[in-house]
Amino acid sequence: MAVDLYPTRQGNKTHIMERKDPVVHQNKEYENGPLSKQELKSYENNGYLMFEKLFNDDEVSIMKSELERTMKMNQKRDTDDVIKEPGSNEIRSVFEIHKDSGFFQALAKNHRIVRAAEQLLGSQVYITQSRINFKPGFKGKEFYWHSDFETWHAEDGMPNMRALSCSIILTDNYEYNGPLMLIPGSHKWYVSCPGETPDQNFKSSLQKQETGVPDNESMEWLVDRAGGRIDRATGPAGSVLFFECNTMHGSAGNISPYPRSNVFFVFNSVKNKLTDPFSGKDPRPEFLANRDNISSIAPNKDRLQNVSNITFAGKK
Ligand code: 6CS
Ligand code: FE
Repeated sequence: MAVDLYPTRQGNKTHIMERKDPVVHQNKEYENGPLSKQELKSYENNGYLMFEKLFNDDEVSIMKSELERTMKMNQKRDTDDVIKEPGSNEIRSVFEIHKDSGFFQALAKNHRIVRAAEQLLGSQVYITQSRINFKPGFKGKEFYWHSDFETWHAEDGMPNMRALSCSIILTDNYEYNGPLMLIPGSHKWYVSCPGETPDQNFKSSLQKQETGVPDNESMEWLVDRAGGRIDRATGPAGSVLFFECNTMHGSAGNISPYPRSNVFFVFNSVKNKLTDPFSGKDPRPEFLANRDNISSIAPNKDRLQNVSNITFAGKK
């Protein structure tokens, strides 16, 4: 078993410790990536980086039509990888979209995002999790504050902080339709959380996370250190947010009439493959934490285009 650098869910108290891994993982081979020194510095300091309209309007409209198709295809599928909103039949998330045989598989390899991920992680990368999050107007529910890494470490056995999320925003994100909120600088601190991981925690945590969330004092402490700032990932469709796996983030519900959807790819370094979960529980299913047939991504520059054949990771 790998050494547990970030113990969590082992007692009944929260405690905050310093991060032990670099934020930008330097590697000469990847230093000529697309990100400037200034952008790297900003990611290092804040724990995230937003690019306005990394994808143009034509590309966004292709992405949106694929998203709608994915949504329709999944509406009637009753499987674990399609998550419904708590208390309704509305789709909240669809997982493992990078394994469909078409569009999202290609998008996950797009050089604009993969090259940036490689530069930040200092190695080749692969996808450990992917999803589309839909936050419908009027009834989209919140995601409570959390660090992804806390869950991935405890439940998926991710050893080090050497992963990041890339969120492609497919609808305009405003202050009022439940945009992602992030605490600048929070990635430098690890909030070790109380409580034991329940068996099959993912069956409820993807609707509403209750284990591995920070207590109020820790949140106050992190926001205080950020000078009272809570940032919001607002911007036009086609913008892309990269955020470090340990950045504290969450989002409020969406009672505006405007839906808010995005595509998430989680890139992990090939040097940081999953081990046994540090919670001591069974590993989560493949659709949440990829372990099978891992190979590094070869970035491609292909033009984005609609693809007609679509299956869901071989599942019907
Ligand atoms: O479970 C996961 O992998 C992701 N979902 C939630 C609700 N929290 C942790 C992580 O972002
Ligand atoms: Fe998250």
